[in-house]
Amino acid sequence: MERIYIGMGSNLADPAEQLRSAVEALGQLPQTTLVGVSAFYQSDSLLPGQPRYTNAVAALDSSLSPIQLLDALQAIENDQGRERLERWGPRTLDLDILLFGDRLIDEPRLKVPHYQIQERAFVLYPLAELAPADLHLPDGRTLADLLAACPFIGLERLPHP
Ligand code: ROI
Repeated sequence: MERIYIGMGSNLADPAEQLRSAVEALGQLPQTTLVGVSAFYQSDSLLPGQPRYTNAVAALDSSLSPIQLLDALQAIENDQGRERLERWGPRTLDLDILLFGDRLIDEPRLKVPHYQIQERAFVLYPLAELAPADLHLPDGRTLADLLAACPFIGLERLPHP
């Protein structure tokens, strides 16, 4: 079993409902236990001209391999109507493997840790609700280090449903 953190995002077709459905699907993955889910946060898109995003983070314990998990996450995205029209385009659901135990993965389909964790407040603050502050990335940086360098700007923490 390894502890895995999943970043979730949506900016189409009732984003909060998309995230709730995704959480339910994550809870049904084989060889996997859903350990926790952060609050939901709204923020403007990093790219102009898209609707606002709702983001959250989920923690899993799983004995799936990274690629098995990636396949399962992409199946959930597809089930929820994800269309890959353009890179960085608006989407009904995005599920990213942020951290997978303390593994460093550099494969064509999968890079872990997710390469923009450190600069994205909408990833770091929900992650901090679930992970200990002394959580280490494989390069030794702690979550506390990353948070200290990433101000809580433009994020709106939504009340729990
Ligand atoms: N912006 C926000 N706020 N949240 C996201 O999940 C997100 N995802 C993206 C881009 C378009 C870069 N912007 C985002 O892929």
